Amino acid sequence: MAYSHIEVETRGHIGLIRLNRPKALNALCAEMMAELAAALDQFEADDNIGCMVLTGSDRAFAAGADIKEMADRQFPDLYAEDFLATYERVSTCRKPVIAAVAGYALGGGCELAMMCDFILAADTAKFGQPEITIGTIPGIGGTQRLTRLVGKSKAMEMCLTGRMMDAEEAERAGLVSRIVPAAELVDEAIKAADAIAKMSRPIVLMAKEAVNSALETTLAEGVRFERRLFHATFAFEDQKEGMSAFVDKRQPSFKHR
Ligand code: DAK
Repeated sequence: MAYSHIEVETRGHIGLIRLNRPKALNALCAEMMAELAAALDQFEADDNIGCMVLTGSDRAFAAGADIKEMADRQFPDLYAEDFLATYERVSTCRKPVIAAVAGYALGGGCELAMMCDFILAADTAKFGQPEITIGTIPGIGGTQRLTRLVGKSKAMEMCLTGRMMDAEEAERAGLVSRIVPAAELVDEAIKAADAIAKMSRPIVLMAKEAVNSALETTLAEGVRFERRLFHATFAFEDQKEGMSAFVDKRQPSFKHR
């Protein structure tokens, strides 16, 4: 499939998507987000793919929703079409998606990164929710996900002042899993994705679902849900293979069944 605003490639069992609107610092326009959703749909449906990586350019992961595209939009239309609802596609992926962020991840760009399962940051990364400076507020989960990830105080400061966080602060705050040199960002993300893609695919989905439930439920419910999924892993050949391989001191050969 030909795309105008993203580049899509397959590396082994990994689907790599690169946001590619350099003149607008990868601002998220409607067409780009429709393309992103289509690429994710394609990788989700492909049994060969075990993990996705979403990245941007050295200068920007994405500098926000496209301000020029939305500046003159009117409330009745935004409300009627539930504007931005389709931008959430990443958050509904069942397979893992890693955000590899270099440069600016602002507004919708920061929100897009937070929809991914974890964020690897280049040492050049800058995160922020500057919507307040242009007379609006985050609209794709920024106030919710940022607060859950970094706590109320930091999230509130960022959303109320528009202050950006650099990579080191983002790592200290728990927004990113780790920082890597910018030149190695995509390779490191691919390495992590490759490690995930080597695991049993259905068990990976279960692990992801269990971690995500921590943000949606009480501790008691979450632990109960985790235990049920843990029991369910024993219905898979891959659990037998994984444990046999450990006992036999060999590498497991997962069949994703
Ligand atoms: N949208 C459109 N174009 C953008 C853009 C954006 N978000 N960010 C940058 N660009 C464009 C610039 O206009 C410029 O284009 P030309 O003038 O060359 O044509 C080009 O990218 C390069 O940008 P700069 O010349 O500004 O580059 P600098 O290095 O000087 O500055 C910057 C980089 C990232 C600091 C700066 O570009 C910047 O401040 N960008 C805007 C960042 C921002 O405010 N992002 C948040 C966007 S709002 C909703 C609720 C909320 C939202 C939507 C809906 N509802 C409830 C419905 C809002 C969401 C957002 O994400």
